Amino acid sequence: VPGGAAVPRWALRAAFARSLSAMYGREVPAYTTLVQVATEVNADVLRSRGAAAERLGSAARVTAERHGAIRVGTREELRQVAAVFAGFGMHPVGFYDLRDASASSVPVVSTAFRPLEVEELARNPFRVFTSVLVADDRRFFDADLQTRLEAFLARRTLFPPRLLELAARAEAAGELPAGEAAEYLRLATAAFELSPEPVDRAWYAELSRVSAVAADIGGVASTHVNHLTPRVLDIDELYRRMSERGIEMIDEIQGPPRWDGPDVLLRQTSFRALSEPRRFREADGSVTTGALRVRFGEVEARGIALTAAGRAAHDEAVAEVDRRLAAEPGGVRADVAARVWAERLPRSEDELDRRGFGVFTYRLLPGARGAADPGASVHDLVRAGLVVRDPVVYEDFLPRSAAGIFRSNLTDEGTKDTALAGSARDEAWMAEVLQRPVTDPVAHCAQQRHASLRALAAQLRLDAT
Ligand code: OOG
Ligand code: NI
Repeated sequence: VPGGAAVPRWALRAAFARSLSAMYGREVPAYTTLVQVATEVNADVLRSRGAAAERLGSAARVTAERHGAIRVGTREELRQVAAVFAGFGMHPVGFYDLRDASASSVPVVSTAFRPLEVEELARNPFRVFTSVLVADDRRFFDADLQTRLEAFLARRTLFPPRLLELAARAEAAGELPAGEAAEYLRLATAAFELSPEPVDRAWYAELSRVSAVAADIGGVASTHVNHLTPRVLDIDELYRRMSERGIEMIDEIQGPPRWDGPDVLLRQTSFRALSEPRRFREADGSVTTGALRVRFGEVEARGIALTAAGRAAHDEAVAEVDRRLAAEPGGVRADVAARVWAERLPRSEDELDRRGFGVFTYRLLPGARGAADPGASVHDLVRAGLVVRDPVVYEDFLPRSAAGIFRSNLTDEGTKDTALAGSARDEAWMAEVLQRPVTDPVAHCAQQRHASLRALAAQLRLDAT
């Protein structure tokens, strides 16, 4: 066949994740160490816990699973990156405003591009947390700096026309012929490589005074992968092993604490940003070699998704941890959090489900239909062993952890005039810029749960509530 067999969207996505991973491993060797340690931990957990270790994802999925993080400067760049990801079957989910998540000063808002459907996630769940600079936010940039920043950004091209053309074709057809697939992968990977172009020292320094993230985005003429994150089945063990190897980790694991109840949402940690050699253009036009400390390695453990009620209970627990730590300075967050969790959150999957906090799907066991009492609740049927309850994995991010990861890897806090008002950004803004709907992650999970209940009810003529 001329051009070879067509490559379907999911295979393009899996290849894209592998290609970015190979590129990032060459650029940031410590990432390779992190993947190695994560792989070892996962193998140990799979050996010691057996099938239970695969409850939140098959060994194959978890081994291949990555998320990337990238940062762009303008609405146009954001719209284009969305088109690049759409060709890989990755769609915008969620809106995160990191300008005011827990007192951080990061002048960006974000979404995550990822597959939506269960089958697509199972084939390859690659996702990219994507942030866009808010150059008109007066708390960070005065009018003069905004003008110069926007002019700088307007002069650069992150995504060549041929890449956008191939992405549009992949999105429309749901596949690409082998030759075009290879070209799409090559151009998409290249768009996220670190550029060897010299960085204008004075311009980068000026932006750094406002925010290191602003300099990383608007101080250079291209974008790059900021980190690539493998998934691990025991993040506490990974943290211990990385520290043992002498790799400097950030102070804590972000997100829910380690405790003896069910794992929910997302726990993340990272090693500190590494000093990488970069070329600089000096005021006199000469080019020198220096270093920048921007890119880091992150790792994550995923838990069960929460309903709106579950998320509210989680957020209240986090607020309670903050209050107790404020009242007892010197307290260790992980210990305080484990106590608060034990007091307030469901200790088992069954309780998580019965309180309506966790997201689950349900399926009737073969041959169970005749035995089921049509008046029974789904919880009764689960307890009677007639219906199997499967947890839905949390596929998204946590704004507070995201801001924490950004901030803990910055050398200084930058400057922010909190007396001024920020510019308005929300999910509707994001959808309008992208010219694509932005999926709400909580509603999306709720739909999944309802669909399984409807199917069950149709089988049993139960009331789908
Ligand atoms: C993104 C930080 C957020 C996460 O995992 O929460 C993130 C960035 O550093 O650009 O990736
Ligand atoms: Ni991340």
